[in-house]
Amino acid sequence: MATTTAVDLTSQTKPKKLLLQVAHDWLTTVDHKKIGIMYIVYALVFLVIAGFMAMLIRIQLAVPNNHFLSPQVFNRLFTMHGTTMVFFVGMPILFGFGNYLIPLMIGARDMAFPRLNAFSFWISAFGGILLYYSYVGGSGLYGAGSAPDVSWWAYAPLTEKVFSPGHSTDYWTFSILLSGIGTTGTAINIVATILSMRCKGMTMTRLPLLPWIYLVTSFLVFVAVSPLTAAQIMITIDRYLGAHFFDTQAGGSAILWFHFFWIFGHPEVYILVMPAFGFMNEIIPVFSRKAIFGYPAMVAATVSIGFISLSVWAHHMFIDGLGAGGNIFFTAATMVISVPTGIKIFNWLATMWGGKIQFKTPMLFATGFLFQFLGAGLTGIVLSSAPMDWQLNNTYFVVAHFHYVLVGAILFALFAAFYYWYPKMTGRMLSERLGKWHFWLFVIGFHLTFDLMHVPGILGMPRRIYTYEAGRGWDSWNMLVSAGGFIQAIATVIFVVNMVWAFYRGRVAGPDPWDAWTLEWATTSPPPDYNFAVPPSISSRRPLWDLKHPEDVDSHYEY
Ligand code: HEM
Ligand SMILES: [Cu+2]
Repeated sequence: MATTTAVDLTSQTKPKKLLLQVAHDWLTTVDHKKIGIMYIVYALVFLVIAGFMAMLIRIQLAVPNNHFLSPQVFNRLFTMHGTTMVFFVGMPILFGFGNYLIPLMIGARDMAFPRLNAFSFWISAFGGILLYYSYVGGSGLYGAGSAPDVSWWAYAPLTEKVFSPGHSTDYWTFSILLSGIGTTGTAINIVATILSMRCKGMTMTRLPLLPWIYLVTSFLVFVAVSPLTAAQIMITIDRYLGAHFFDTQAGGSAILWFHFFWIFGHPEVYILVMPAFGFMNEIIPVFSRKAIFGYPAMVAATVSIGFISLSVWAHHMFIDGLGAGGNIFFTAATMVISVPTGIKIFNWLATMWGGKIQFKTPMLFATGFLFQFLGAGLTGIVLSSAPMDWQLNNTYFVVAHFHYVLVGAILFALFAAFYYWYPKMTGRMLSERLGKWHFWLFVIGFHLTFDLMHVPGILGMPRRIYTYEAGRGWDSWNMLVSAGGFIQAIATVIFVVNMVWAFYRGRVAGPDPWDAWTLEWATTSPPPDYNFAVPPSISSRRPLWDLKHPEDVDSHYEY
């Protein structure tokens, strides 16, 4: 008994010091792994917040003539939900994985500019905090403060001072501006890292596909985020310095805002989805026990998606009067993008073909990704033809389509990535049993919500609608859609429980729990501060395969 007390006492005094020290270590770190984890944690917090908002929206829409929320709060909710999901969940979580994985996968000890890395993280995080700070003040928390209510695309002239007095729109503008600066900084860092920090023997043709994809995505970020940043500055000048860029009453052009926004907005979708492709490229081969099929075609498809995605933005503007020439061009360009995307899907399937597929949780989510991404592609083709879009734009059909991409593809790929790399990051395995519960509940909830959501869209239910009359044929669909949303929420709770539980109790992972091939699995889990005691030197695309199978080296599979 006495000894126990003694032990307790020391352990009581120690953690206090430790906690401060741990906090200090994290807050001042320039280590790419810690920054990566901070990005991921910050994105997960926002995922839960924005998911909660989605649930409130779905409660409001579950039955006709509902007054669960006020119209004003409803507008703020879908604005905050969309903005948060895109800028403070999607972007940071992808950059978090990129930050964590890229130096490890290319055999480097850190990013090219560790301090820029820390700066980029903190300025992005500050952007997210600023957005939520808008809740304080205004009409107070009960009226949901003065959070922005201009939707995630903030169309002008709605955002001009006359229509959006007060400061909520300024919070939106500045938070996007700050996160844009952070994102650009990270993109510069990633390009520099991949181009200059690869280990000995890692030529560009031996670069794993995930860093390849981050390279292309980072170039997209430069090209796409700059017009967004410019637009935020212009609208602020309009609002406070009396300019009229977007002010139609004084000779400005609202369409100009649409162009600025969508030259960013469309590539943004690819900025979010390409890293998801990157996760697939790492996970599918390992769980099929085969090298990726068609590496050079994968690289070529990635680069061409990068280029084409920059020339399709105006498919978001078919209803804005582009004229026949514009409609034809943007319809064609949009459909062309399905070629390289189709190549990728084909190559993933060819990788699985004849492989010894192991349906561990990461592979389950990867399979879900494949099906759902295909589904999203099909409804995308429907929308990319201008005459169909004239019917369906701004209905729930579009909401269902883009959630198919954002949730069905990107979020599923992210879950796959979590189950796959969590052991590397924490040294512990996530529970397979909880993982399977998470997967099946999420699949069921996802399809219930977003398959059915196409129907009220086709029946004419507009998006961003606060409530609707009974008897339009929308009622029961909406009820089911909302029920599906709740199933997804339950699945997410299981995921969070799994992560917390595994952190303390999960099976110890060891350096290479999946018997994988890329360099991140060549160090301990979690890796030491400098990643590799001795900088690695490689001679093929799958360095660990070569180590494990000297009789059958990988150059054999490279073409
Ligand atoms: C269970 C998950 C989710 C549910 C149930 C859900 C539900 C909704 C609903 C009901 C709307 C309002 C649609 C409208 O009235 O126009 C909406 C909008 C939106 N959601 Fe989600 N959502 C989910 C996850 C996500 C994720 C993961 C993302 C992105 C990564 C996302 C991005 C958006 C965007 C960009 C909007 C548009 C907001 C706007 O119109 O301003 N959502 N979502
Ligand atoms: Cu688009």
